Amino acid sequence: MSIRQRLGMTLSEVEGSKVKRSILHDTGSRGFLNLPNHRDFKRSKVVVVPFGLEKSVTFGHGTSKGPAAIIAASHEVELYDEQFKNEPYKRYGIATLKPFPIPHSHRRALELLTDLTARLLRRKKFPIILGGEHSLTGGSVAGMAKVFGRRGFNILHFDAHTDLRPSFQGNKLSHASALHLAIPYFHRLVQIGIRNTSTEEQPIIRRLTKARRLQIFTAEDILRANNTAYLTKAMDFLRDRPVWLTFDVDVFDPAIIGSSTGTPEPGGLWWYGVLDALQAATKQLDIIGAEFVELLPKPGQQAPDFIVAKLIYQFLNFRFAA
Ligand SMILES: [Mn+2]
Repeated sequence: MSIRQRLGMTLSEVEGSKVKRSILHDTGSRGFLNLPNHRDFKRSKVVVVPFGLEKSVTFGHGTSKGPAAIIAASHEVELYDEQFKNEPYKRYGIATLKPFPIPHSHRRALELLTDLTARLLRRKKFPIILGGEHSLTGGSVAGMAKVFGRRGFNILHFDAHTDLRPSFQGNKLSHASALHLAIPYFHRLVQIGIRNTSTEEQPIIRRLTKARRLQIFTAEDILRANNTAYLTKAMDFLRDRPVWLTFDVDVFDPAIIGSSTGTPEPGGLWWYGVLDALQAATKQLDIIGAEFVELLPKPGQQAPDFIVAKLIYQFLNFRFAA
């Protein structure tokens, strides 16, 4: 059976009424937030897709275990939201796809994610893709382009790194090329929290900036200015199209994310700064899907896993419950 057929089976299992069991994970394990309706694909607006891609990792290893760690940690997240004074998930519903095999070939793995993302978007679902390494963006945004057309959408990107290298260590599908892979597809790109870029990316950054397709807000600028004024500028830039969110957890300061990411960088963003940005984005933009990548769970260090799980729930509540 081909991967596509197998994926189709996963989706139809989730959607079908005949299959009552083995929809998610193995028997006895549970989906994101451990919700009572985690198998209810039809009535859920949000569909969580575990996609632990790990092909081009260069420094820390283990991001293939990211989705399982996020889902496990999410079971500890309180469903009551302090800001909204209720359990917001009840208003939108979250289903979690059971893990499916990711093709060995990097390119085919990205094609699979393209297909899956496009299918979910066409069904008016809101995909939450759990990485996995950042090169999966090459797959997800191609899925966006299938639905909204090339240059038919914008990208909001949180990251310590610009990730615009044409290739890295000879690999065009590298995690360091995640956003380079997206250039043919997006109309505009905003990068927030940047503090590491390379010489070879500078001509690309200049070209995209000149074409009014790119704006970068560095972590240093954001933190030294100590205000959220940059958000108005960022959101204005992205307002003209539907938006895909790509969130690399290394945007957080290592005091928050520790070594639970492949390439930690000093001088990162803090919890409330990121929440402010996500709240502004969900208020002002038409965000239609998201991915959270580069969590590299470490045994005995639960805080980063929990922080990412809570971040995703907060983001969804901003997006759907506000
Ligand atoms: Mn990064």
